[in-house]
Amino acid sequence: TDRALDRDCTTLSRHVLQQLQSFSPDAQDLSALMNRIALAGKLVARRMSRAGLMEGVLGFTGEVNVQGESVKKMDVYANDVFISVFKQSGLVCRLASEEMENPYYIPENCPIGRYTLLYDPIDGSSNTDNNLSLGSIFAIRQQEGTDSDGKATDLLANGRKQLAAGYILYGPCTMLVYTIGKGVHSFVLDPSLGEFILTEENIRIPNHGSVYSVNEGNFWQWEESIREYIRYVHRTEGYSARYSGAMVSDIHRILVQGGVFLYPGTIQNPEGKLRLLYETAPLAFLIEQAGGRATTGLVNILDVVPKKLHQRTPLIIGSKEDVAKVESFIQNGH
Ligand code: AHM
Ligand code: MG
Repeated sequence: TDRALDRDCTTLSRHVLQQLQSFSPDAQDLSALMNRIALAGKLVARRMSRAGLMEGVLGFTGEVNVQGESVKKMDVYANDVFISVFKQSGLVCRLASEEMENPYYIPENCPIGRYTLLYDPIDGSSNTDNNLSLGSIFAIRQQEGTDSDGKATDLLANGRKQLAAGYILYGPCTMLVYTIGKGVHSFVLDPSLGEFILTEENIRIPNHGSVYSVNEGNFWQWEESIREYIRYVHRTEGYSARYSGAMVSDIHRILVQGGVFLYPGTIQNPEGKLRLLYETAPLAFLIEQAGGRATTGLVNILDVVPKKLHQRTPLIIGSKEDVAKVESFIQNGH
C-alpha cells in the first residue's frame, strides 16, 4: 500500500492501542485518554494561533494563583479546556493542575472514573504574549482508594505511579510526545487532518550533548556547587547555552540533541520553582523512558514522595552523562 497513506493513518489513538497490543479495557481507556488530551492540545493550539487577532486572549487576568504567580488569560483558558474535554468521558473523576488549589472533581464521572489527570495547562506562561514556544505537560495516574474525604491524598505518591506522561509543544508546529512506559514517541499535528500523526517512535536521548539550559540570571542565588558546575561549563569547550523560558521546548531540544536542563533550588527557595506532580515527575518519567535521567541532585525525581499537591523540586534532567556531571558537582563538589 501507499506508504504516505499508512503514515497518515498512524494516529495517536491507534498508536496507543498498538503499543498495548490488545483491546483490553485498560488499553481502550488509555487510548481514549490520550485522544482527549490530544483534543485539548488542538483547542489550545487553535486559540494560540490566532491570539493576537482576538480580543481578551492575551495578557493577565489580574488574579494571582495558588503558587503566588500572576495568572494569564491563556492559563485560565487552557486549564478549562482540559476540564471540558474530560467531562462526560467517564474516565477521569479528578483533575489536578498547577493552576487550581484543590483537585477538580467531575461529579458525573465519579466514582466510575478510575483515572486522575495531572497537568500544567501552560508551561512557560511568560512566552504567551511574545509569540514564542509554549507547552502543556500531563500525567495520568490511577485513582487509589475511594478518596472519600475529597482530599486526593492518594496523589501524594512517587512518580512511578504514573501510567502515562508527556507534553504538547506549541512551536512552529504543534507536537505531542508521550510515554506509557513503553518508550517515547512523537507526533505532529497535521492541521489539515486535525490529527496527530506519528513522526518518530522509540526516541532515544543521546548520552551526552552540548546544550546546557538554565536561567543564569539566578547565578548568585544558587548554592556554590551549582555555580561551580556553571563555571566548569564556561571554561570547557563544546557547550552551548539555550534557554527559551518554556522548559517543554528546552527539554524537547535536549531529548532530540542531548544535553542538560537545570532548574536548581536557590538559597531562598531550596526546592526551586517547578512542581513535582505537574511538571518534574511527568518529564522525568518521559526522559527516563528515552534513556535519560532526572534528579533533584540528590534523589531520582521519580522517587520523591510529595507532602502536598503543589510541592516543588529542583530539577536536573537530560542526557545520562550530563546529569551525572551536575550530580557530581552537587554531591562531591567537582
Ligand atoms: P510556568 O509553568 O508557570 O510557566 O513555570 C514553568 C516555567 C518553565 O517552563 C521555565 O523553564 C521556567 O518556568 C522559567 O522560569 P524563570 O523565568 O524563573 O527562568
Ligand atoms: Mg504553568
